[in-house]
Amino acid sequence: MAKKPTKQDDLARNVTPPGTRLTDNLGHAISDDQNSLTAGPRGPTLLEDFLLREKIHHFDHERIPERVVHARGAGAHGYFQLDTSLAEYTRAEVLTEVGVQTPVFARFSTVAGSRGSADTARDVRGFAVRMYTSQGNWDIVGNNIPVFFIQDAIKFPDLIHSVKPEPHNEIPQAASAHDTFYDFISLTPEAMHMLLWVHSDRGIPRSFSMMEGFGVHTFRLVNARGQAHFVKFHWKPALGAHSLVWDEAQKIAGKDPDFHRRTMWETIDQGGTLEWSLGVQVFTAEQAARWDFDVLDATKLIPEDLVPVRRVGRLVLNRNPDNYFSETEQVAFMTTNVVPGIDFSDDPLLQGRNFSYLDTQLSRLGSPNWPELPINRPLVTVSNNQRDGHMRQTINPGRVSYFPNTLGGGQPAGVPAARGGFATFPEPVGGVKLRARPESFSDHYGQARLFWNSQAPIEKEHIVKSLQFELSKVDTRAIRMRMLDHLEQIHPLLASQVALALGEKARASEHAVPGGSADAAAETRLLAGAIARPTASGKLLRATALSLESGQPKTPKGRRVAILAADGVSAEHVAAVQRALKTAGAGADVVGLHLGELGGGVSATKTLGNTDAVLYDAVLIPGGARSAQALSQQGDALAFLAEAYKHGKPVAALGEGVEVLSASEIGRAVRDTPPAAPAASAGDAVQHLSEVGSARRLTGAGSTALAEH
Ligand code: HDE
Repeated sequence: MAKKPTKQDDLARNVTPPGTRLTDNLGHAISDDQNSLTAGPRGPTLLEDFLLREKIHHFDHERIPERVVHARGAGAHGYFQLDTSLAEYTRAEVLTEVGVQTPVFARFSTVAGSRGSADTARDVRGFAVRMYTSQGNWDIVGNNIPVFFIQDAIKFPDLIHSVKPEPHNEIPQAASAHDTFYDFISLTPEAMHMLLWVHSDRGIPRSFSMMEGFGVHTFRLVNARGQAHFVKFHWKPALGAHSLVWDEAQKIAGKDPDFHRRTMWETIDQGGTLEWSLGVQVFTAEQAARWDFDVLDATKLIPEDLVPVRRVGRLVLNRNPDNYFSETEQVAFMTTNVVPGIDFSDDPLLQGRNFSYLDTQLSRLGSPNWPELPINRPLVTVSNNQRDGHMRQTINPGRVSYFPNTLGGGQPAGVPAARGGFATFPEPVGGVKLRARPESFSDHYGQARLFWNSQAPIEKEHIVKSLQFELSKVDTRAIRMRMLDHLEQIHPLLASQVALALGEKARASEHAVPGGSADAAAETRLLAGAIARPTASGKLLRATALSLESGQPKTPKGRRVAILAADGVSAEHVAAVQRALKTAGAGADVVGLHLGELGGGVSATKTLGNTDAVLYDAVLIPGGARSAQALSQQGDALAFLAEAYKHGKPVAALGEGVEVLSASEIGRAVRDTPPAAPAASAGDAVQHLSEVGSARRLTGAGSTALAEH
């Protein structure tokens, strides 16, 4: 069988390795591009200096407009491999040819921030996957949250104008905590469901590889017999979905604004991969008609309890781009990139997106010939009568650029659906023209309540604190009050908790538990009572898979551990810990008081001055009397530990390392609990890492991870 073309081979056609001979852009050998051509050494620069002009001209035009949304992102190459054929539902080869590896380029992004903003802002994450299939490009341009803020694309410019920095002073960057956003949101009840997701731990993922991905809209699968089913697409991360805590996310934004892209880059650079399963929820129009929400409404999800997610294939990212601009920046995802066997639904948000993604490429990439860019061109041959335009790359021979023709042998001719051509699913439609929202889109609180009810207590606490944070930054009291009214509709307990920080009384404030999260008894009362109206939720009060606390794989894999060390550290401990971490798939940095040799062959790769506890998932202190003593007397080392502890991270010690813990705030915090004891082995200490959950506490109260024994 002929080898399938890979995208890597295709991109290689455009990769130019650096030459040894300096030339201008048209290949003329150049003797000097460091000195302008001047009249005398101190004289004026001559207009004749074509080299100066070429170099500056190119530089002057190096920037293109950033994406109007999702400007900040990072991408990687890989493949998708199908395990289970969906031939019963679709004729798309990518979903029916089991075992075939389809080349992929994926890009992850934040939405609101500009290109230079920080990775860990609280925001939705874009999760865009392009598959270079044997039938052309298929893009799933999704997010890490399964629902959207609005139901109709016509509201998108308003939504984005409200969340972007305010137009008079361009403040705040990459943040929704400001008046214009909540002014709009508080007048847009349909946004409440998504708002809760963004304020949950999903809004601050730990890494790209620890996020779920969702196609969001209902799409259609059409099989070889022309029969259609509805489908929702999911990406389930092999490492499970996990998050940061808010205080940590804010600090990382300063300590390492590239935190997420760096983690992905380094994982792949060191030979690792990022992996997800492709999941599908396939259902019929008849099933959909029975639910109390509309599957065409993108503010609603289909609970997995109603339609389980079937895992059918694997996405693996394993190659970093060669050039950020040419690949990650120039990639042009489009919801309209579908292949025969995959089709759209009438979701009005999706219909609007189908216009926007084509349209936006013209202002970003500047020419209708952007599909010829290496990262955008498909692996199949492009053949049509479209011609010319700015920056045309293809040379089309011959004199025929029209159809029908006889001079070109009647080519290229349409391909009937039966022979693999794309044909839109012939759904019967009708009705009067109008601008109106269907009645079936009208419940805006049912699924928000379902989401709230499905969260674990610690997750509820995080949602409350996040809303407290953002709403307390809204200056206009009337907007804050409108928001409390909406939260009240979702759940009185939520409203009353948020109200506490705003100095307000929500209507149900008698349920408030000062400083705490959901009180269990009040919670049960409220759930059982009339307040918990399960509308638009498939009649469910709680749904599985909405909480990150249950059912997510927990593993040390993909985590990063700081090994705190100073001169004289036990080389044996460090080696054992590094071995154990490597076996577990976790990364480690030896963080010293200085870089380089610490004795016994141990080398520090980071220092207390150039890194920070927020950049690690756990801290381990090996033995070695001299090292332990030096660290115990170092304010920075003790602060490092206190910070990790505050963020609820596992902290473990071996041998004399425990003295450092005792000297730190952790020692004081746990003085009355069982005394600190060193971990029995490096393996034990590493085992502790799997305790890293997604919903860590801010206060340290949940972190009992002093030392394993
Ligand atoms: Fe987008 N969105 N969007 N969006 N979106 C863009 O296209 C738009 C929506 C998403 O890594 C833009 O090429 C409209 C939902 C991702 O390059 C633009 C509406 C979802 C990315 C655009 C939506 C997304 C974009 C800007 C409402 C999740 C980044 C640059 C109808 C299902 C892709 C570009 C990448 C980017 C429009 C809503 C995901 C302007 C009009 C819902 C992941 O075309």
